[in-house]
Amino acid sequence: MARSVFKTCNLCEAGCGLVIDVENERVVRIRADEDDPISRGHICPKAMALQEVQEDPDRLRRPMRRTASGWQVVSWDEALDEVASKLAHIQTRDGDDAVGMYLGNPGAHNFGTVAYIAGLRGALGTRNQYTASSVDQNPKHAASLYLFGNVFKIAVPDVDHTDFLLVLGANPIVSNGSLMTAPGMRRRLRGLKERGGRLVVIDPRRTATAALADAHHFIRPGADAFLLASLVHVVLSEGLGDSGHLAAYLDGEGELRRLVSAFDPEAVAGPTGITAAVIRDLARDFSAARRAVCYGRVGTSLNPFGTLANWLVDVLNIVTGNLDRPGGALHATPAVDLATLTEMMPAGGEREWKTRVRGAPAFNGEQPVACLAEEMLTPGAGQLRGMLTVAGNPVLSTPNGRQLDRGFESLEYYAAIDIYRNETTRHANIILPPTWSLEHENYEIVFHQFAVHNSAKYSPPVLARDPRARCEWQILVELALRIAEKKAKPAGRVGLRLARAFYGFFHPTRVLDWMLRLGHHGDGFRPWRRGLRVARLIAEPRGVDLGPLGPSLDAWLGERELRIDLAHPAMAAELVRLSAERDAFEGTKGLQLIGRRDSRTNNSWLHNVPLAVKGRNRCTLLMHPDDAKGHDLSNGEPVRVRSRVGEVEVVLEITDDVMPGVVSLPHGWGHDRPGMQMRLAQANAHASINDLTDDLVIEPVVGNAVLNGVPVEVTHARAG
Ligand SMILES: Nc1nc2c(c(=O)[nH]1)N[C@H]1C(S)=C(S)[C@@H](COP(=O)(O)OP(=O)(O)OC[C@H]3O[C@@H](n4cnc5c(=O)[nH]c(N)nc54)[C@H](O)[C@@H]3O)O[C@H]1N2
Ligand SMILES: Nc1nc2c(c(=O)[nH]1)N[C@H]1C(S)=C(S)[C@@H](COP(=O)(O)OP(=O)(O)OC[C@H]3O[C@@H](n4cnc5c(=O)[nH]c(N)nc54)[C@H](O)[C@@H]3O)O[C@H]1N2
Ligand code: SF4
Ligand SMILES: [Mo]
Repeated sequence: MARSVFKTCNLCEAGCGLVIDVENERVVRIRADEDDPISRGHICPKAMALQEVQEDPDRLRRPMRRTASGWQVVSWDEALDEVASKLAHIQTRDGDDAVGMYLGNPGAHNFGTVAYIAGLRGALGTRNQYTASSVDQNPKHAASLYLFGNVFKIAVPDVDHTDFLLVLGANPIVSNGSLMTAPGMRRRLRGLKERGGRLVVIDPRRTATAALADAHHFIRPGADAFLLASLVHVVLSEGLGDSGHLAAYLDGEGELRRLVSAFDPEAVAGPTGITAAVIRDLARDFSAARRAVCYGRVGTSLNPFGTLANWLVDVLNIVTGNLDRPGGALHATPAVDLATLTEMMPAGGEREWKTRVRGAPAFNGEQPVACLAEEMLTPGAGQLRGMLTVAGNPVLSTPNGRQLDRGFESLEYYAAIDIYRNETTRHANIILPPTWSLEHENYEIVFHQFAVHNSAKYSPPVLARDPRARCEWQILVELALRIAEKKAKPAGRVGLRLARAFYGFFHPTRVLDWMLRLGHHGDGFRPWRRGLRVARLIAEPRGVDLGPLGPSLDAWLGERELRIDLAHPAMAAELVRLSAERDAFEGTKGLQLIGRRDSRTNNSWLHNVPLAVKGRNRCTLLMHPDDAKGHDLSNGEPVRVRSRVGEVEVVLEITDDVMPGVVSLPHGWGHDRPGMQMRLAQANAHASINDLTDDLVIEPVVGNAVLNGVPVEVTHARAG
């Protein structure tokens, strides 16, 4: 039987609308949906990976247990029971903090995981919570919390209506956008040009996005906060800005003016590598544009001043009157708004504390993943002895991966919920594989939040599910209940058994329906009102258009009696620290390593499908010709890259697309670890940049890893 199913691609944040043709329970074709309300026919080559992963013989389909004689299939019941018993046993003996949990990026693309992960967190009750957010966007969450009072109140650039887009440390032509759900960026940027608008890109590498820009400026890695502070300074000191209707909500403008006065363009030219004239003109042009928006992403986050830089991005938008206005930065009003939803939830315990070993800051209820290995390897009360990872591959995606390998190896018990036996999960005692994307329903709850246009779309399962398979949410609930049962006093166990008997009622689709009813477009549980519900999403499978973004901060701030503090104490302190670091930045010597992304890959885990590994070697070290000459290195030769924590061998690619003094290597490779089951990836192993990045270097406000600007030495591979 042939049929076509509409689905949102869940591989990256763009969330393109797909039409998937199925015949005899097999995908025969994946194409773009021209009528999707937001992607309007955009698709990238990676969409085909949905099928390739589905059919990948290495993908795990049954729970697997590591034994002395190799990996063996076990039943779900046995596997779930063993994981719960072992983890509960460690917690009962050594305290709740002795078991940790890491949640990776694909979890954010799975409604069931987002909806049910809190239950498992509650059952474990450990402070040792980690996610990929501390190697990604935690600085943006913190900046949004400081400015707008909620970690999910993240403003997105209104790319379709702006006249001036200033991009720092993002490459949306390749990444397809991040904290900015805007599928088809090439078309959107063409639209900007056709309106007579301008694109300016600040990046230590001339990226595919920079190639489309009216101007591109190299910046020294980590120096964004200097540039942004200087732009704010020029706007304020020359009186170029007018904060418009937000003026009534602003505090601390005088203090901000004083704090940024240390950063005049002449003072930051040295640390940034951008001339004072360019900075001054940029501030003037940005302010003069009718509608302008500044947008920063991973380059501004994995940065020693990540929170400050992300905060200054929005401050620049505010002082030029571009925040909360069309063509500037706007907050989405999605069908399910995580900002208002989290306000309705019971407050989830302590959100900030210091980590056990290093005293690093915990942020938003989680510890920096840069601290994970030391929490495993450092003895004492509270040492990690057990671990659970969910949809994460921290050995490749977090700093000092080799040390983390040793950390996982040292554990008494480790269980993974994952579809592959990869660099991280090979250390597990048991791997519990959930259904793959095509076998379950989904709603992109997180990425509608950051969309440049409001829409809502429900994706039904594309293929029938193997009756023996379990969805991720079922695994999470089963584990949570079993762990809670094993730790509970006899009285509590009765309630938990009841919960076990009835949890099927709380199917994610029903939970989604409740969330929709509570949301901006819902009926608020007043059925006489007509509001958005799952039934409508099912009836309109290509997605429901909920209209363009518009100003919304008056209502948000007014209802909560919130004000915007332009001199937030944590950020004021960071501006003082920044000023003190000026000379150190200017005096930087040697080579600094940064990352990059490639259009055919997705972080660390898509290298076992043919489309990701065919063609040329993508894991090369980019180096400027002047540096290559200085180091006597030639194009195409194998080189050794060394940092404080380790060394790797890769092939050199000489190009003036990188700034002198900067070298670039993509992340997500390094599949040469024994014990994996990813044959294609292993045959195309290359090296991991995170065997070079330093776990000891973190940003002090939220503890984010500083994965860019790593000091390295590069030599002939044969030398030494
Ligand atoms: N040097 C450097 N390092 C970086 C970055 C960088 O720019 N430079 N970027 C960082 C960023 S932005 C991020 S988000 C992190 C990502 O960090 P992680 O989330 O830890 O890494 P991923 O590579 O996304 O690994 C995803 C894991 O989920 C599994 N998986 C895929 N789909 C599913 C599913 O549906 N269910 C389950 N249970 N498992 C699934 C995969 O097999 C894989 O093990 O990496 C970070 N690391
Ligand atoms: N094809 C593909 N798409 C992806 C992913 C992928 O792995 N592959 N990953 C997804 C994920 S998890 C995320 S979070 C997004 C990320 O989305 P983006 O942030 O758009 O992607 P990156 O390519 O990491 O862009 C970061 C840019 O910052 C630059 N940079 C490095 N250091 C600095 C610095 O100090 N200052 C400045 N100004 N720039 C700097 C880098 O050269 C790079 O061009 O992409 C998502 N989309
Ligand atoms: S851009 Fe992202 S969401 Fe769109 S098809 Fe490619 S991987 Fe999927
Ligand atoms: Mo990410």
